[in-house]
Amino acid sequence: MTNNKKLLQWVDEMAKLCKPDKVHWCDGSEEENQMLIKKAIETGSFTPVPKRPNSYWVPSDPKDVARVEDRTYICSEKKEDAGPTNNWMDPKEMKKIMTKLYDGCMVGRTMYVIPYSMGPLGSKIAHIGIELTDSIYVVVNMRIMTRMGQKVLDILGEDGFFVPCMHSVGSPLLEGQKDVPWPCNDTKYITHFPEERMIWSFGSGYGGNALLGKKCFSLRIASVMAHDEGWMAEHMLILGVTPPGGEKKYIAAAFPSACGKTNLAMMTPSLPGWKVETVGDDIAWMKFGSDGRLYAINPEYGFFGVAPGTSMETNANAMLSMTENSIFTNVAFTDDGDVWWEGMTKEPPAHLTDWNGNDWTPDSGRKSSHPNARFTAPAGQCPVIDPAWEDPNGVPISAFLFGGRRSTVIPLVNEAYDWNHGVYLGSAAASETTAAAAGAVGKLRHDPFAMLPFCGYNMGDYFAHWIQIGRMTFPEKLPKIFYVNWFRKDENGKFMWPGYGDNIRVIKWILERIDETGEYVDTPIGRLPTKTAIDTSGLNMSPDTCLKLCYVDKQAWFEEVNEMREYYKIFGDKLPKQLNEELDKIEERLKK
Ligand code: TSX
Ligand code: MN
Repeated sequence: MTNNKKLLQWVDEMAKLCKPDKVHWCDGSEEENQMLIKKAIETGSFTPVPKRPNSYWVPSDPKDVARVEDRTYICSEKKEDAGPTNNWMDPKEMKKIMTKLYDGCMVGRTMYVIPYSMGPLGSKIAHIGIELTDSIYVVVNMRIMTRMGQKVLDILGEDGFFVPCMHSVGSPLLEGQKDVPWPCNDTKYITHFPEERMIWSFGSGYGGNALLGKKCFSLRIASVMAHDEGWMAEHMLILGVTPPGGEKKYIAAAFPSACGKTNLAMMTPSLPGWKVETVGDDIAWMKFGSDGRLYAINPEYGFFGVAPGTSMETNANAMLSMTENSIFTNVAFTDDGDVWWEGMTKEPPAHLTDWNGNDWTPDSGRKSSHPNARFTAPAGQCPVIDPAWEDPNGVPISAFLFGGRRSTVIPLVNEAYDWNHGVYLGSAAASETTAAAAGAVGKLRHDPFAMLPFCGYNMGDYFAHWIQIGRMTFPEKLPKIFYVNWFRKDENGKFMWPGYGDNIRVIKWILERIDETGEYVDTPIGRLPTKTAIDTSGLNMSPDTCLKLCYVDKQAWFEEVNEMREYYKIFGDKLPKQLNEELDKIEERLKK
């Protein structure tokens, strides 16, 4: 129920175009949720997971398993505003193409109207979106990932602002035609209209392509809003750290994929007495408070995490978050009515139904789960969810971490000398490719601020926005910036740092640096811990390894600087001059 004229008009217009049999306004109630789940079980889309109350196993179409970056477009009025790292199409042209695709695309189906809030209801940092979709999978997932339903319409009111998010799997059901478990279309478009703050998605039912509140709104459209309005929408986890008997501080961190962001967000610290609590595992929206500090909210309400590799050893709190009320997409199903994926237990079950519905045994020579298989779980079920995770004012951020997966050159931790140096570090985020992604393994891939696939405008303007944020408050109010690398290897190809819960030892030094107590040494590339500054008690790590973890190889760093100069060229004159100046400064310090 709403009397928002703009919303009513838009829903009407889209229904006329897509021609669904019915329009259903989602109220977000438990009864509605169960009604939808029942329907999804009847079509064979959902299968209950008996070992986990109110949880469902959902295998997708094997051709619809991941975000489709080559089909993702930023349709700004000017091509220059999409920048060199995004696909662009003229908005009028794109609307023409998509209007044709949308015409009659929901025949034989129901169009669901999903009112949702990204962020705590009514928070000054939160925003409202309305997603129209013909997918029950999308509705049920959106109910976990966002605050959804009538309560959002109540806040929206008669003339509140919302981001229109149009979605269809593009698979109309003709008279008498039987539905398939995972309808989708070979033609896929994930499109964004930044000036209009609007999203149109077609052809895919999968995660980031279809749950439009996440990557499409909270990162691509929100990054444009944040740029225009002076705030930040970042691909960052948020965690709270409390030292034994000490004061709690919040950290936000951005890493490219396959670096273990969700694991860090929910980490079990190995140092006695230390506590880590989770605010979010993927996205941070931040605004300046009246005290001049940056305050962050997690705009999401759940976790949509990669399942393979997640276990009680690597991330117990994620495992405990998904014991009930969860959705499992493209994982395997066990004979005793549970889910399973590679890395969940040391010993695989003797027999499984794989993500394609086929029989699987350990010697069948293929994976039982898709490498990008996902769990959707309510954030409130995380055992270490932060008490302030729903605080409408957000939590004050004391440090930003950037990182990547680098086997050489990059030290365990490096503190920026100042804000602009930190912005340089963010822009230099890069990761070596792993077997999880397509393409060659071990190749360096730049992913500045972990935002490469998610920035809704010109990445050069985005760098400038970061520089600008640094001028919006007193320097001492700004978060300190660090670059971390858990993945440096020794000459035998072995990881030198134990990672996981032991990362608290690095975070301990970071908190000490915030208090200006941690011991450091100034190097050409930044401020590094002295050889005894990282607490390695109980690790039996040799002092030699400690030194190697933070070793600055000057020759390799000259090459690193050249690599960055080359990379920066793609941004042309949009690159803020401050970033090349940071490269000059590093080079000068290396020459001394
Ligand atoms: O998530 C990871 N983190 C962050 C944890 C809080 N992973 C997994 C990456 C893929 C998602 C890691 N992998 C981390 C890490 O800190 N470090 C490593 C590398 C590593 C792997 C295995 C060991 C050590 C390091 N094992 C032993 O040393 C026995
Ligand atoms: Mn992400």
